[in-house]
Amino acid sequence: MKKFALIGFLMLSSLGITAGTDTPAGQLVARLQAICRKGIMIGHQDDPVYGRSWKWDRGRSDVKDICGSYPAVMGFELGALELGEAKNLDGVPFDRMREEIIAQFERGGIVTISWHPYNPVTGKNAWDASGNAVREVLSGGSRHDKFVEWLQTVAGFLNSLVTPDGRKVPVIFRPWHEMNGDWFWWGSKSCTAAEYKQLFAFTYHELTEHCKCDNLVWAYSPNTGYDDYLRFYPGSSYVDVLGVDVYDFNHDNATYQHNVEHDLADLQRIGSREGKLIALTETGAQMLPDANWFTQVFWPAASKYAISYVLFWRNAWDNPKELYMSAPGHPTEADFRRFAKKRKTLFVNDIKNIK
Ligand code: BMA
Repeated sequence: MKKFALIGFLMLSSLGITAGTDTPAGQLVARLQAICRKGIMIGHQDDPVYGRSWKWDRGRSDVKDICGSYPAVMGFELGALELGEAKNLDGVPFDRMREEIIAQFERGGIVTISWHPYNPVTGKNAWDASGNAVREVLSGGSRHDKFVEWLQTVAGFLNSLVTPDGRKVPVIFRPWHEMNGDWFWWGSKSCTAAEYKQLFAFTYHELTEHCKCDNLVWAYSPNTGYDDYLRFYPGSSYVDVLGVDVYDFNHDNATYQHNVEHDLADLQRIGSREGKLIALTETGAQMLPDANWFTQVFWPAASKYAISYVLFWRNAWDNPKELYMSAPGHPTEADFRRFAKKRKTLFVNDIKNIK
């Protein structure tokens, strides 16, 4: 017994600052490890707030409407919170988001949060890569004070994720993603790798230490097509989950499968060396042109790897082209139902009793 306890301690202690079960974040890391032994959690962005043919209803979900269970993981997005807006950049009210995050936690599910903040130099959105914005938000930069205020606003929201009986909701926090691409202001054409690492580390210290967000499990997630997965890696003590974002925008199943397998093989290798969980942090085939995509394209590639979860991106209410998850009446509906019945695909009903 003693030997096993020691091994367990060594495994946890290699996981970074979040490890240890004395914080909501540490408890979530331990729970994710336990769930990972059972299968792959299925996730969906903005699942309970809108879907393919509805928006803002309560108690609805494209996933639940097909297979009877909410997804194990729900993703939410904070972009525009930093500006003091009441709704995010996709129109989701933050009060509603908070309610849904707490509800997902109370039903035994997992939450992940992304953040596409506006460009702090130009005032345009996250996809404006101009203005050397990373340098300007770092210490000594012209937007540093404003950026600190932004982080405090974000911390205010993250610290407000508390159940009515006072439990803080832990979330997987995934800022500064797809940094190897050139489309965001924190991307590879807009800052050096050293500046990027400082941005990540500063965000970590400000939220976790200064603002006391003890409920954040940190994810690092480049986009597929990276040269060196660890080029922007801020270091083992800042990251709990190694992720990657892989899309198919061109109806090219072979390339998609190749990318998923190539990247997840890397993640599995690096993750076991670093003692980190791994995940497919964003994915999907745009508009799902193949009726059997979930069982015939996605699963044969992804199921070979011990990923904690996969997050399918949103069925955007404001853009029919942005459909990445099945929905009632969609040609993939029957296939998704088969996919959901697989032993290793986990929905909230499959994980709620794994504490
Ligand atoms: C992107 C797209 C955008 C959206 C953003 C943040 O990938 O879905 O339409 O605004 O994510 O959710």
